[in-house]
Amino acid sequence: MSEYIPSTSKWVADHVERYEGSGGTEGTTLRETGLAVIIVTNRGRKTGAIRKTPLMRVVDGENYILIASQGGAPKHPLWYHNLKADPNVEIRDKTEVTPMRVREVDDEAERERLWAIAVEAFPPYQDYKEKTERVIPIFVAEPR
Ligand code: F42
Repeated sequence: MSEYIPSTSKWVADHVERYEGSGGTEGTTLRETGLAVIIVTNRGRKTGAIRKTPLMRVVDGENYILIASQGGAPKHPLWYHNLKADPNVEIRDKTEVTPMRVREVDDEAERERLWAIAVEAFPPYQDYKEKTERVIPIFVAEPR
């Protein structure tokens, strides 16, 4: 069984600790925004370690939409590469943990549809898009 290695970003590691440590009853929103957050457990592409990545909760039916925004930074977050290497993840949505499989969305029309849902759920995504040349990846996570 591989070990869990926390994010090198302390606020993120602390968020995961609070969310997971409470069994999904605390830390389920993004600070005072009140906007819902999920935790995506993924496999480290290089270390094989367990990684836990909080993301905004964006749903499309029974699927989740994962936005690799990284605040509009010029480079993809590292978890993007983990998901490309191993699409099998677990998603914790509060107290529920569900095995899911992710796929990156390449179709332009599907991207547009899902992007609109994501911005509706978390408006800052639009600001991030406008501040970078990078095309922000969109994943759909479907129940396995
Ligand atoms: N990030 C988003 O992109 N979108 C969101 O909607 C979002 C919401 C959110 C809500 C709450 C919260 O607390 C954080 C939120 N974040 C969101 C931030 C997100 O959780 C990640 O922290 C952020 O996207 C950066 O992800 P990262 O995977 O780049 O993490 C870095 C900081 C990290 O942990 N780096 C590790 C390190 O040691 O440098 C390595 C991480 C890793 O996965 N390494 C792989 C391995 O093998 O273990 C190798 C990866 C490779 O290929 O190099």
